[in-house]
Amino acid sequence: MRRACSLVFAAVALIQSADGQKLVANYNESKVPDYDLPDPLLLAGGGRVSSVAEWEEKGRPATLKLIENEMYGRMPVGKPAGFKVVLDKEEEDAVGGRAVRREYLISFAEGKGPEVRMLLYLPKNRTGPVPAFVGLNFRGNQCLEEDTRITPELGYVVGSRKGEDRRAKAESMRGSAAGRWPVAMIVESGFALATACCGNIDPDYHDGWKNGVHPLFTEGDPKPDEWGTISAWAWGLSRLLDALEGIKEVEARRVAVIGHSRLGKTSLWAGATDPRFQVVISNNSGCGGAALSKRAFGETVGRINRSFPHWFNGNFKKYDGNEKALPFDQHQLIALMAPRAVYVASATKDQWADPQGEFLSVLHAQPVYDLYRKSSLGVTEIPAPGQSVGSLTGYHLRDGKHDVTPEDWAFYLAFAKRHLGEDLR
Ligand code: GTR
Repeated sequence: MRRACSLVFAAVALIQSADGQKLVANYNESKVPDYDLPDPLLLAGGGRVSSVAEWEEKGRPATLKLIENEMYGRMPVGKPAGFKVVLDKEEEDAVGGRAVRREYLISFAEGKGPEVRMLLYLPKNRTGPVPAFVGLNFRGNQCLEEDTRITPELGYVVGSRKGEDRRAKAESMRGSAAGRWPVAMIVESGFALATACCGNIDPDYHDGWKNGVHPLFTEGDPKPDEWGTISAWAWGLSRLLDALEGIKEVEARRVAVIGHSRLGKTSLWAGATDPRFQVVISNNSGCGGAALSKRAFGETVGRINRSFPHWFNGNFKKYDGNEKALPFDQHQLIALMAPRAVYVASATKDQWADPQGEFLSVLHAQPVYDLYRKSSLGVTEIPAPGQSVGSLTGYHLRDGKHDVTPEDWAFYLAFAKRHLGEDLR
């Protein structure tokens, strides 16, 4: 733990909340409260899971239900009756001739919005169906590349301001997320990439869950156990996978779901709720994602619920300033991926997301992976920056700030090749 301690800022920062109250964020390892992590194999009615069958029949469903009920909220099940996918655009010469690029329009209810614009890249150099990465983006598909042929996102995006000229803003952001989405590197590694703007599924602000896909499936206000925005986004990722299942150039049984930050929380929840995702990747997801809540290090449950009351469900507010009362922690979310592959990454300067807590979640998911006798992390301490550890579960700490970079992607591509790319190695 010594190395981890040297990585944290030995400081306690005072942060002003929206209502003017001073909130203290702890960045000091020695001030992490004492906490007991629930045993992921303990059964609520007593007894402990001791076999894969018992985990799959009792342990896993109970854990999933608990986390759904107390945190992310219940989402509608499966592909809706009105689900429709229409090919809108195709270019044969994208990414300097390396990829075919398509745009599809996905809708969920006949004649009713919202509509999701999925951008898909297929490697030009392919002989059969290819494995794929799927992940949501913050500010529109046109942020991935400077290519003016990509349809600009004119609807709500993360960071939209009232009254702004959306078209001018969207155009000014062309290619701004190219570092986060190194498309050439992805297609050259043999993978397809599918993405869509998260705001197409649910805008990222609190309106009592009245917009986005919520009103299509929930009448009136959602109940305290029903879906917040992260659940809506995760549901949307499953719908992108439904769309990929209908695209013959993609092999939908070999798909990795990926996300950064709030969308990393989302990729984890999508992986937990939809076992079709064979690889699940969380980049700097922090509180409400991979980080253990009970450590209350950096961003806490109280802080996140105050700043983003729409991300989680009503029940999760019970734990504001009271992480001790949480009947689970995020290692149990990671354990829900077993025996599929899951990878978590942190950044040294992203203490708000608690790198140590993110590492510990993966470590403490191990008992469930052990049931499957699958080798796993192989270390018990956070690795040095720039080093990737693990096999079926994986982790790295990148030197630098809160972001996704080509360095992160190099690790993700190697991990995905190991688990999905039988023909790509
Ligand atoms: C921050 C939030 C984090 C993280 C991040 C992001 O403001 O506190 O939990 O999700 O936003 O998504 O960029």
